[in-house]
Amino acid sequence: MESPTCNLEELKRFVVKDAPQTVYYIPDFITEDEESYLLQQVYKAPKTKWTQLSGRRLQNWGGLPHPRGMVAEKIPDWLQDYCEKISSLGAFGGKTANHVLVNEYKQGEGIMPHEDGPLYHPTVTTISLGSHTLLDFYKPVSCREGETPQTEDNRYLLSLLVMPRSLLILQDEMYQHLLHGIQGRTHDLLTEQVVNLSSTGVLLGETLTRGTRVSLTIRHVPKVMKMKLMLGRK
Ligand SMILES: O=C(O)CCC(=O)C(=O)O
Repeated sequence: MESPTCNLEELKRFVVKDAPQTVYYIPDFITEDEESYLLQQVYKAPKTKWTQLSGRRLQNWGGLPHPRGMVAEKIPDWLQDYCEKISSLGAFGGKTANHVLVNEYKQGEGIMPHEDGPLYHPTVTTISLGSHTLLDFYKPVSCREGETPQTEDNRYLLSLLVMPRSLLILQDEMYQHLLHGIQGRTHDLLTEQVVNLSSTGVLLGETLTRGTRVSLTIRHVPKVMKMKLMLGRK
């Protein structure tokens, strides 16, 4: 499905200038009522919809991305509305998001640094619900030998503070080249390495206490398998 408006021009004022290209951070993208509604829907999903991983649990909506194509499943209306709203900003080059991961992190939980990989259109959009977190960015391990050991610490580059109800859009180098992760911490000290502080209303040197955060990671999977219904055919 195509989306009506196809450029991110209107969002230019939300670009985080102190990060590599390109980060859009949009505070209060949704209202408190929308946040409560979305949390209610997330927790209304059947228990079987949750997958428990180490350090978080998740719900997968839209199908399982696969190199041969995702067998698309209908996204429920409560998520579809946000897929359409974000896609209409032009986040996916005119296409409509067809995949949503719901991650729940309890206080102290996180996700290892990783890349989102080639199965998605190279844009990731995230709505945060319930709590802030710090999203940390790392350079990839380089193949060059003879350098100092490449630890997570010395590959760390910067962090973004994502507040509840915000929308984060990552593209270009931030998506294609860098890894992102969330440290399993209960408190976050806001240092100069948090490069979007000025658009969050939080001050340098403050410490924020994490609560349970639910994130909606909304993406477009370009390769979808066209499954013909073979039932009843000889
Ligand atoms: O919760 C987030 O903001 C990050 C989620 C993420 O990186 C992922 O699901 O791959």
